[in-house]
Amino acid sequence: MKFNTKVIHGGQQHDPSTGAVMPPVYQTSTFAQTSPGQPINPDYEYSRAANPTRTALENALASIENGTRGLAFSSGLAATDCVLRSFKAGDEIIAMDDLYGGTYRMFTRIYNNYGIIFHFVDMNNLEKLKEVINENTKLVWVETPTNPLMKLADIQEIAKITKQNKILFAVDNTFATPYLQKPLDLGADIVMHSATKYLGGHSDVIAGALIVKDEALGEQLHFQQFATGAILGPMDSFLVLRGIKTLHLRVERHCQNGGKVAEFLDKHPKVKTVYYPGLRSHPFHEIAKKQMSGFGGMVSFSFVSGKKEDAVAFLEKIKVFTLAESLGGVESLANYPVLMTHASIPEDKRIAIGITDDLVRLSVGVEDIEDLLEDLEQALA
Ligand code: P1T
Repeated sequence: MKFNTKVIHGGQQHDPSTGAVMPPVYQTSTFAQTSPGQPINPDYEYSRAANPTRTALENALASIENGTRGLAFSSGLAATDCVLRSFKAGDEIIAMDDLYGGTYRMFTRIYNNYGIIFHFVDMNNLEKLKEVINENTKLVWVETPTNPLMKLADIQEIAKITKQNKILFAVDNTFATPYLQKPLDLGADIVMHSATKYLGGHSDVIAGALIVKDEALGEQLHFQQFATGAILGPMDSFLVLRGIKTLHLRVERHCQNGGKVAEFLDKHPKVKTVYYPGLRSHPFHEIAKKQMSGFGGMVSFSFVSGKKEDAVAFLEKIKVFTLAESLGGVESLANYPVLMTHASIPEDKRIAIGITDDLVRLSVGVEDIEDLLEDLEQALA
């Protein structure tokens, strides 16, 4: 089955009891048993373990990422948290040096306290990555493209290293989506999503996902989820599943609009740097061409003046774009990482990696491109 068919039919069946084309929202916490330990349907006992609406979503997730098992969580961070629960004090994790601020906060302020050691490295320096690996290294974690600087990591090259060293390799595929990039096919072990973003696609749900190829790993992660409880509810599962059905159409338009916005900003006299993997000037454009089939709808940029005031004035003037956290919905959003999504990264660290006071991040939506460009023009004037 091709991807554009998978988003609609992958892992789906009509509701067995009614023939409903979309799975009903099975808003139930529990399922009847005929005798102790004998539920009417052996797959369903209690909705923390499994719920049919969530199962429909999880099967769709596995299908579109070319995995064997999908798991749906109450948020993207809950999905990341589930992976982290695989490790113990003394274990070491190597993470990309540019991450969503909430992921960084979880690593440094929650799991660090449990004795897990984190190293943040530039994943484009593979020699450095190899140097940091030791016998305690258990996981390599990357976002690609990263939030908010659109850095890329070469998934295939990193997978060679993690396989040689028997280390798990997880990729946060939120920005790319499986429409543009399939980390499991490129050698990663775990794909993570903030399904709040492009998978849901309509800014109406908070959700997370993990997808794996290895069945034993899938079983282990499901056990961790079941034992700790951060599952996605039936209504939210329905919303994400509904979103996935138009993922290919939406991402196609996000890519078109994202590319045009990046080109526009690149030529604007007030703009210094545009961070967009589709620009030939982007330092990781070649990696993007190799492992992505399009460049997405996320664009960040900085100002020639370098001034925070210019970024703030722009963000106060936009009209079609909305100033708000999050991304990946049909509507265009603008974000100021320093005070919003990346406020939890200490100032010295964020400046060192390039999250400067004049950085603005745009999630380019699927509106008419002329309205978007006009809005940017007036806000930059
Ligand atoms: O918000 P949540 O669904 O828990 O997902 C966390 C998360 C994980 N990974 C990436 C790459 C993300 O961008 C996020 C959430 N990001 C935002 C809310 C944001 O505006 O960047």
